[in-house]
Parts: sequence; C-alpha cells; structure tokens
Amino acid sequence: MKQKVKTTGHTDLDAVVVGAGFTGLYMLHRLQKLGFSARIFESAPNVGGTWYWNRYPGARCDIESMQYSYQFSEDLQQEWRWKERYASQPEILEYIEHVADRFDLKKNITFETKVESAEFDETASNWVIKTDRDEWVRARYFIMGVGCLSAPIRPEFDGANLFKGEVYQTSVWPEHEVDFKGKRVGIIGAGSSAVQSVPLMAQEVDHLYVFQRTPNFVVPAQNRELSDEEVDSIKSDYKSFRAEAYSGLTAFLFPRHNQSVFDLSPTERKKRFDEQWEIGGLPFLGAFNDLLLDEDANKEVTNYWRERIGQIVHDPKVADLLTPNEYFGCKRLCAGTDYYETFNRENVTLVDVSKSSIKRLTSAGLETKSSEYALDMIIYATGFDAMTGSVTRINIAGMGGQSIQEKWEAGPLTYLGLSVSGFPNMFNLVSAGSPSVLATMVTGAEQHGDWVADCLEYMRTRGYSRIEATEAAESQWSAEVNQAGENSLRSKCDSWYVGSNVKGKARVFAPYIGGWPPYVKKCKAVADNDYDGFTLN
Ligand code: N01
Repeated sequence: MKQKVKTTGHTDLDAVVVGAGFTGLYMLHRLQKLGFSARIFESAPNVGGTWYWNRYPGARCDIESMQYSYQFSEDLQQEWRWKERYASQPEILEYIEHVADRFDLKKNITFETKVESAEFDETASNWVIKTDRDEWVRARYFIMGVGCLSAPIRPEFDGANLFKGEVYQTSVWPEHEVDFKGKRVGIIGAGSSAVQSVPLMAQEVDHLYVFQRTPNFVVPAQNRELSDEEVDSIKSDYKSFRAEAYSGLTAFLFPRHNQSVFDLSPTERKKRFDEQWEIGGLPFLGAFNDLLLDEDANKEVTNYWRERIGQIVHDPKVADLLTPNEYFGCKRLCAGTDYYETFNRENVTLVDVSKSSIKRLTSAGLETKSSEYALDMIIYATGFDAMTGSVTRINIAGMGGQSIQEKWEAGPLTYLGLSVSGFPNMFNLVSAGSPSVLATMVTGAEQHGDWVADCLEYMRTRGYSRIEATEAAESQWSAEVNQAGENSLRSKCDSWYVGSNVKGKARVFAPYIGGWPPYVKKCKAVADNDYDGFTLN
C-alpha cells in the first residue's frame, strides 16, 4: 500500500507515548531524565489511565498497596503512606497525581487528546501520529502505554436507545456523584467490577438486580487499614522486600505453599483453604502449588467454594447459581467484600441470564427471554476488549502500510511483547506477549520503561535510527507465549485473557504466563546481546 504521510504542520519529537497511566508516566520520566524530547497524549483530562476511568463505587486494587506502587525512587516509596492493605481508586489516583507532580511530568502531557492513528514513514524512519485534535506529530519512536484493560466493551442490546432511565458503565464512570437512593437498578455482569460495586450499591438502592451469566470465584479481600508497625517494617528495608517480590513468579509477594492439594488429608486441606480464605485476596492462589496445573486439584477448590457459598447464602437456589462451574483461577480471581453476603438482602435479586438471556431494553427497563424488569438505572459492568483492544483501536500502519489489525488478526504476534515485526521503532508496553496482567502492572511498567529507555540510549550513542524485531524472533517468542498459555488451566475457559468475550476475536491466551523471572532474564539477555532478535540500522 502506498504511504500517505503528511509532512506539514507537525512537531518533531524523539518519542510519542500514548497514555498517562502507570506505564506511560514512568516511560516519560525515563525519557525526560535521558534528555529525549517526548510527549504523552492522554484522552482523559488527567493522569491515571485505567484508574482515572474506573471510578465506580468500590473500585479498588487487588494487589497490596505496598507492592502496587513504583519502586524506582526510594524517596518516593518512603514518603508515600498507603492507608489500606488494598488501595481504593481515589487513593491510587491521588498517588499517581503525586508522582506526576513530583517528577514534573505534566509539562510534557497533552490531556483530552486521543491518538487516532500512527503511520510509519519508511523513508524518514519515524512515525507520523495523528490525534483527534487534528494535530500531526512526527516522532522517531511510537510508544504505547495504553493498558490491558482500557478498551471498554458494551453489548449492543436491541432497544438500548429506548431506555429512559440513567445508564452508566463501570469502566467509564462519571466524575459526578451518582445517586442510587430509591432507585431500581440493574447491573449487567458478574466480574470484578460488579463484585466490587454490588455490595455498596445494594446499601443505597431501592432494589438491585444483578444480571449474571457466569458465576465467578470471589474470595474475600479481607481489606483493612495498614498499621504503622507493618508499614514501618516494610519501609525499614523496602529494597529487600521489593527484591524478594521481584524474584517471585508474579513479581508480587505472597506466601505460596509448595505442596500439592493431595499432600494433605481432606481435613488438613480444608484447614489450609480456611486459612487462605482468612488471609484473603489473590494469596488464595498460593494455597497449593498445583491448583492451576492439575484438574483434580483444581476441583477441590470448586468443592470448597460450593461449601463456603452454601454457608453464607441463605437461599440454596441462589447459592447454587453463585457457585462457579469453571476451573478455579481460569478467569481472574475476584477479591470482594461482602459479595456473597449481599445476596441475603431483601433488596437484591440475582437474575440468571445464562439460559434466559437478556433479550432487549425497553423504555421502562430490561427484558430477558422469560421476564421483564422495571428499572430506573442500568449499569454495564461488561468488561473490556482486553490486552489488544487498546492497541487495535488505534489505526496503526507499519511497513508497507500493513495495519496492526491485519497483523494481529489471528492473535497478537510480538517479540517479548515489546515489539512487533514490520512495525519498526514502535514499542508496546506491559501488554500482550509479556507477563503484564499476570504480574504487578506497576513493576511491569518499570521493567519495560527501563528496557526501552536503555534501548533508545544504546541506539542514540551508536547512531542507529531504526530498530525492528525480526520475523524469526517474533515467531519463536509468540510460539513460546502460546505454549505457556496452553500448558495452564487458565487458558481452558472463556475469559478476557483469551479474548473470548469479544465477538470474532481470535482465541489466544494473550499474556505471557511463563513467569516473571524467566521473562526478565530473557529481556536482559536480549539487551546484553546487542539486541539479539532485532535489526538495527
Ligand atoms: O469485566 P469481566 P470486569 N449479558 O470481563 C458479563 C480488572 N479489574 O470489568 O462471564 C450478560 O471480568 C460477563 O459474563 P460472562 C480485573 O483484572 C480489576 O468485571 O462473559 N452478561 C461478565 O460477568 C478483571 O478481571 C479490579 O458470561 C454479560 C461481565 O460481564 C478485569 O478488570 C476491579 C454480557 C464482565 O466481566 C475485568 O473485570 C475491576 C451479556 N450480553 C476490574 N456481556 C480489581 O480488583 C458481558 N457480560 C483490581
């Protein structure tokens, strides 16, 4: 395809970074420090990325706050005091704002500006990037920090435009307060966003209908305030704490028992599960070492969950509907607070839409195949075109005008997740093909930010202007990513990890599940080996 690159009315930059979340901000920080000219384009009016948009009631991180934060600056991690074990969305946003101000990043961020397209100019070896403000920017490097869960999706129901009530979506929640009082509210979805918001909405609404198609595993978060003692203890040697986390499988720390489910008797096993339930949150995954590898071991968790839900939820039919019937850990484990308990409230109804699916919306509410629900408000908690959607929603054209949509038609092809053959000087951070969502996103942001910054510095000192992954390196790495996915039970059910929640999307387990340490080692080896697997010129 012929190149259609405009060359007038542009600014010249070393790098354009897309997105002012954790990833984009750290990338900008590194580039600023190295003296590269760089600019972030961010569609929101402020920093935060996914944490800017997901401001629905109860939004909270499922990684502990002392770990879900930057570690590049000892001063920063010493001066910030996290309040709770799991930080709430407002607190995380406050933290990100603090970081942006402290490291003087906002001067190089253009807010409320969306990157619509990026086209590689083969002659000049740079990218022409167009925004929705009709601005052209020419940059040597095009770097995406667009996030894994930032392309919201919403099912298109017949009659959606007829509904007269209020409509919200958890992933693009408004800044103004939403008043639930006295209202009949329907929430569609039963993933993490619904799990976090349902218990809080239930306390306000007249009646809440939860439209559930697939039940999830919800472990109590056991959130609490952090004591001075535990904060001080970590801060007294934050470096070692971080190093220990970094050496673990997911780059965040929680106790993992190196035992099979079947190493313990049924009584001891139940005791272990009970202990993990009390610890709460994602650490439940560390109860045994074969939960995500062995089907029989995995079934033991489902049995435990059934028993637990049966004890909490009074109505056996509701308990049964809430009991997951997929592999534990296959969909991302949800951490909630009083989620199952909420279904004991008289003003909460669980509506099973697995068989009697949502048929249409009407001016007065929602109709399933078997019933009608009069509603004042509908909330979509229906998830994201995860991992690749935030990339493929930008019109990116690489060598020969090939689009990223064409390139990734059968699933994401990357080298180390970072780079795509045929798309020189483009980097895609903390996304498909790297541990990303399976590790701590903030730690991933720093590891990728450092890798790219070092790479750009390497190129600058040697006078290179173009870097591109070879097809061979890309296909080898992509095969490794796919193989690791296939080996895990996590790829065996429908989920956003495999893209099955988006109609027509190729089913591929997108993040790299081979573990954080081997991934970091591989990235380092590539760099140490003069960017092995890349062509530089
Ligand atoms: O999205 P989801 P989410 N009719 O895709 C349902 C992160 N996150 O926003 O499973 C009826 O998990 C769909 O049903 P089904 C976290 O990584 C983190 O909740 O496809 N239902 C599902 O129940 C998380 O995993 C936190 O059958 C329909 C729901 O919508 C990820 O974001 C908090 C439907 C979507 O669930 C995504 O979570 C929040 C239809 N037509 C989010 N279409 C933290 O704790 C879809 N659904 C950090």
